[in-house]
Amino acid sequence: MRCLSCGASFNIDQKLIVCPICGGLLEIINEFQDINKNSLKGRGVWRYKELIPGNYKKIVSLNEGNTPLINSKNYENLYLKFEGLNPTGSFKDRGMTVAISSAYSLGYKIVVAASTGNTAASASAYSARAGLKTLLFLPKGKVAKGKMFQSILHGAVIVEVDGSFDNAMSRVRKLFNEDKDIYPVNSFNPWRLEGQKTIAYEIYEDIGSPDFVIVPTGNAGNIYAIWKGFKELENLGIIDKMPKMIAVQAEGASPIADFINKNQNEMKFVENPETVATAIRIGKPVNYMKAIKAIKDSKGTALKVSDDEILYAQIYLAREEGIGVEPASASTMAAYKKLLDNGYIDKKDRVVLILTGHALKDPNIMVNTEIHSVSQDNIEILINKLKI
Ligand code: AN7
Repeated sequence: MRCLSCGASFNIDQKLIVCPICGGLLEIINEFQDINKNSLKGRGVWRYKELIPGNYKKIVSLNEGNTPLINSKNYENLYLKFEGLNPTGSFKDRGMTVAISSAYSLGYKIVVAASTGNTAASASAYSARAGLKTLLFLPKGKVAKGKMFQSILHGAVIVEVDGSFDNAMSRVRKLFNEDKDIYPVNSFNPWRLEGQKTIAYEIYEDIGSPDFVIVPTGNAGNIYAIWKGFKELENLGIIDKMPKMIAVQAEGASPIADFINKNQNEMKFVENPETVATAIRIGKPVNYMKAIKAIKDSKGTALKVSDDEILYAQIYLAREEGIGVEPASASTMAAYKKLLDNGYIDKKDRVVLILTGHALKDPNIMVNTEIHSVSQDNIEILINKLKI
């Protein structure tokens, strides 16, 4: 394990979450020499258990992963990785199965997370399954209804924090420093990303290595995890070309896109992030150093899209492709269109969009603002219109 801040290295240790010297982000460096193809059994995250380090007394699983890679109807070389079909409706389940299995195996009884909603829902379900307790710090009034419901349903203890997700995250960091009996399952915990990297393995098994992978980016753990998955395949000699990793952020919460595009020396965090894509309403991405590494190493890029572009893309995916995703996930479709328009991506390039969360997670905006029903008196007129 190696610290991205101070460069210190440590023998792999499942108990390590941050650098014991400086508190920086740790990378788990796997030096796989070979993979025994016969070890690839079953489906989902644990199909790849030979590539997931750690000792597990019990695997706490809800059959996460094994999500479909759906070919777009309208764009021949576009593929949609529908992570909304995970057990709690988002990609977080891939990381949570590893993090909660680890927490259980290390003897923890309580896990903690800050969340814009999906990590909370996932942590609550997996720790319920493991018989652990869940403590959540959530930004007050800013978590989408579906996600809030899931966390309550699965029995988490919820603390609502004033301000943004970033304030909630600092509460977790503080608790983590002060109380060693509570296990953090946010993505600064590198073990979680060992589960999320299996997105790359599944894409590879379906279509090989694509030209581009577009990832909605908030805390920036997932883009690094997917890059890491492909990097490990490259190191194993299984692929010979890395996909370019593209981070997409919402205009009101885009520190990484600005850092990349404005050639800043230091990242400027966003104090009051704002966007309809509540999942990625994050101003201080804890994993930004990992995201920059993934983007630079793969020669990718980052961009931002507006809330209007996000909502338009959400409707496109729903009404043309038949795939219902939450706004954060739709940002990838908005990014694809933008990058086709400006020529960064060609129609011939093979591109994968990571559709991170299910539409049912975040219904507020559309239910509240779309004109979605007609009065009973107008039914005949409406039916005549449909028949044209
Ligand atoms: C649907 O749940 O941060 O860049 O607390 O829910 O790895 O943070 C959610 C993030 C993209 C961004 N899409 O992933 C949380 C949380 C959806 C998400 C992201 C999130 P990262």
